[in-house]
Amino acid sequence: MIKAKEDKINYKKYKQGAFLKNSELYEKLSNRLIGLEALEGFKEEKSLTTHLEEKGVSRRDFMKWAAAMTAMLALPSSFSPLIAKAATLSDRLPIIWLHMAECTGCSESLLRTDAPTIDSLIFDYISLEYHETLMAASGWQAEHNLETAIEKYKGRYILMVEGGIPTGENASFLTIGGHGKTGEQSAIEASNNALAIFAIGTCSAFGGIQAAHPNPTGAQALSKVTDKHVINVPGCPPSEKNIVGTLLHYILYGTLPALDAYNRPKWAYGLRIHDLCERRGHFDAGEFVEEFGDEGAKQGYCLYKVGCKGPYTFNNCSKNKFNSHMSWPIQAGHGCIGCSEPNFWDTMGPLEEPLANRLYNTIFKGLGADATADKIGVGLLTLTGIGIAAHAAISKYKNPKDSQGE
Ligand code: FSX
Ligand code: SF4
Ligand code: F3S
Repeated sequence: MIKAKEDKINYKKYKQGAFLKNSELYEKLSNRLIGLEALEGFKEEKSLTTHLEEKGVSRRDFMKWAAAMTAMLALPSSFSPLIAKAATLSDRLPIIWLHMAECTGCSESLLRTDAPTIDSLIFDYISLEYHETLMAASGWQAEHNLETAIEKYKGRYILMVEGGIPTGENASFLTIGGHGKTGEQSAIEASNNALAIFAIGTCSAFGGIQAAHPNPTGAQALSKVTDKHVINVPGCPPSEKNIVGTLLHYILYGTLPALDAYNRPKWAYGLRIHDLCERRGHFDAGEFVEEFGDEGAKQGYCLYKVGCKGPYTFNNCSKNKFNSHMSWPIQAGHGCIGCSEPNFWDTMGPLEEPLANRLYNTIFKGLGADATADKIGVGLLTLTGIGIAAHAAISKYKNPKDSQGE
């Protein structure tokens, strides 16, 4: 009885604490936005609201989008107006976007939707001071624009970098413009003067396909070429929501988000594909696609046996999807290839076969439980690893070491 009473008091205290915490946070974020609002916008012509209206987006749609973003950033729904406000203030922070060695899929993910989404329209609206794919300038003019933008907005701009960076004696594999400047030099210079740095896409976050074995250009992640702190937004490509969400989070908080062991924002990369997968019920029931096109594939069974790497991959693809929220790899019928994990080209193959016993030899190699902020995730992975081992007693099983000829 006494225990029950204590519990009740503790619960009340907890609730009050939680409430206080939320209201304090609300106030803190509101003040941050008031401060930003006082700054002059870089887009003088029109407000975001006007911009959206002109593109046929109603206020109602915008508020629905803000509510979805609020949930995605793991904030209470009462914070929606703040998210909407943060979006309208996205022209207060100038952005410099550099391209290194990559396929430009990251920019495409954001911008090349058949009908522009609110995310892409916001990107259209923000003060993009330099973006090689989008700007009209080229050659000397482009270089001049970059230097001017860095100088003009020193210490105030957000740097977004797409692509892996050839380094060291191979740095000249990526030489930009008439000055003969390497991508590495350019990335270092832009990083030195940035307010915040986001590595957009797996290439920039972890090296990506350029850095895959044998890595002929010595390509590296952005975080390896600058000593500044880098927030990684991986995925090959990342979803538009994860890119815009990272930006919104920074506008709202002005600080780094909670990050995992690979410096990925936890709100986006805190859970595994496997934990959020619509086929998970089939995995648990032991119902697998045995080969592409079979009856199991038609029934939407689990893709683990045909190579899905969802159990080893941290991302929120099933929630955000791609192409205007239309679909995502597993919905389309192919397993996840682990595209938001470090070195996935080298460690997740063969892409259409299970990893099976290679679990601890791959992405988590050298990551003791204490070395990662995601102890729970790794713990779960270990347990699931056992589950997988049980499910993985399959006829197609092959030791990947054999298949790699090691
Ligand atoms: Fe890399 Fe982005 Fe993959 Fe491509 O540029 S993350 S190759 S989708 O586009 O950097
Ligand atoms: Fe989904 Fe892949 Fe996990 Fe199967 S193995 S439940 S397809 S994430
Ligand atoms: Fe990449 Fe897997 Fe998502 S392949 S896009 S992390 S489902």
